[in-house]
Amino acid sequence: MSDCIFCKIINGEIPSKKVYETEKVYAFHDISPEAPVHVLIVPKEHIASHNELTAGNVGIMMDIHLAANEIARLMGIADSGYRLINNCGTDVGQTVFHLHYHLVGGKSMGSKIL
Ligand code: D5M
Repeated sequence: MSDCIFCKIINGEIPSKKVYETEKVYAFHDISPEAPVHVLIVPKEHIASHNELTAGNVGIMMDIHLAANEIARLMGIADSGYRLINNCGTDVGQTVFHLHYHLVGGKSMGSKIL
């Protein structure tokens, strides 16, 4: 999608600090990290949000979750723990409308969700 910031990151028009990449997934450091480890995992295919997942494209979730496991290992937080967060929609703060998962960790965060 031509005006999508994450599409531009994926195709190299906007620089990013790449952490991990496969044929279907790209992952990079969040520009405003909220934890010692804060990586964004995005599908290369433009999917606007979790709401746009369908039977036809939901296979990408397997790639995203396997990428998350690999990135957690690469970042050294697979054993200490991490959260995978998806914001879907404006009420929960989605600001970039290209599906992405925040992988956050590297510090103790407790068990509260909100
Ligand atoms: O999360 C969108 C996230 O995207 C937010 O944490 C900032 C991050 N962001 C925005 N622009 C960039 C660039 N250029 N590089 C890296 N990270 C970026 P949301 O869940 O939509 O609020």
